[in-house]
Amino acid sequence: MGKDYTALWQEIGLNLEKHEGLLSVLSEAYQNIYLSQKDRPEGMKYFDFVISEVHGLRIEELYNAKEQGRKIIGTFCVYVPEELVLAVDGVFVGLCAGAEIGSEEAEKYIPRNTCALIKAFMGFKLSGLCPYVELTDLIVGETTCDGKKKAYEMFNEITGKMYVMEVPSMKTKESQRLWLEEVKRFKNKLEEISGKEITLDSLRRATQIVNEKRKALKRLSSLRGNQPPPISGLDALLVNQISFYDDPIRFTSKVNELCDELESRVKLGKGVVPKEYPRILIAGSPFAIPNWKLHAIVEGSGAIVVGEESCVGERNFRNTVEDNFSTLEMALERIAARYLSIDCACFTPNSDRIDNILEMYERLRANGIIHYSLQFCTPYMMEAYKVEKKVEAPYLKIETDYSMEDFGQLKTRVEAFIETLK
Ligand code: BJ8
Repeated sequence: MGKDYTALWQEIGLNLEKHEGLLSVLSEAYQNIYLSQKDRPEGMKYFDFVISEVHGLRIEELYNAKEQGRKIIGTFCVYVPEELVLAVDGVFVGLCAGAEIGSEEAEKYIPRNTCALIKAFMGFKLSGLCPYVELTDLIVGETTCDGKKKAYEMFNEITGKMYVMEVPSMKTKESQRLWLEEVKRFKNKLEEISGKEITLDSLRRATQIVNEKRKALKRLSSLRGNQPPPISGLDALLVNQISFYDDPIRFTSKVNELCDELESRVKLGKGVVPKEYPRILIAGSPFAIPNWKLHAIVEGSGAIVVGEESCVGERNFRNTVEDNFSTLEMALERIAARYLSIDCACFTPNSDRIDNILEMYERLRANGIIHYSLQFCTPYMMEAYKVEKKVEAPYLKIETDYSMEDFGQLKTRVEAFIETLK
């Protein structure tokens, strides 16, 4: 990072010493995993820049937005409607964390055998390492998995900023009604804290912005279906991770620029790896930033990741909101319907997910599926068995966390799997 942000970090209450340590570990990891890749698209330079400034310039932007009276809304799940946040001119940021930090601190509040994602967001906050959490005006949780539900109670004791949306567990008519009411309750909450009313026009504009972002991510995803793929799985994952932090309009334009470049590569038959490299679809738990472990292992073992059936991936942008609404009520119904169509393993039954995995497998011309569950993530660990039975494809099921302890063991398993695909 060029500019010195120490005063800003101090003002928002970060632990400067630990934070310095975090930034240097991150920058080394980024250098080794990302910048060492060969033949990256020019368009990735923007995303490299965003990462280098993820605790710098972006935090300054959020700080300035707050000074201007805009509200910063933090979230942990793709069920939280971004459109409503933008409709009150709020800033929407993802707060999930993907590094093993502050586990000891977190374990004072939650059990040891909790999934790494939950431990990490608790750990980052308790260690004074997350500028995003510090800047939020409201942190929105949801009743998805049991771990999150209960952790949010503790997180509210720590931050005093939690608001929880009740996500149903089924998709019946009754659940649809409940969810629509929850979307409306969230709208009211946002209006209350921002002092701004959501109108048909503000919601229409917000829906357009979010739809355009999702379309750009979808465009990137479909380009990965080319043989050979014009972009690495690591780079595509990074773009998806950044989609939860960056300004949505700027982000969309940069993703589209990247896609223009990738289309030219495709026309020239230029790929990032040789044509014969096995193509892997990863399915399962989310990859919060900076969790790059599995992608680094796969792509360091002579294969390429062509898609993520994950919330940091396809589940976040598969569907857009139907925007031909003419009343506010209709708009809220469309938004509720779009979000309830997401196929998280927290739902029962969740058969759409199998169909979606199969569709991605075909479209992206994958040769094998790696099902990835974070340890103690019961919903995805359970569904891993079901997916294995239903998909007729080479399949590897793994459970891991954010630590590097199992790196060697995972690499051996992944290499053996890739060998079978050659
Ligand atoms: S829609 S996947 S973002 S809930 S990894 S905390 S499920 S034990 S993050 Fe998720 Fe929303 Fe679903 Fe997506 Fe629990 Fe599993 Fe941990 Fe998880």
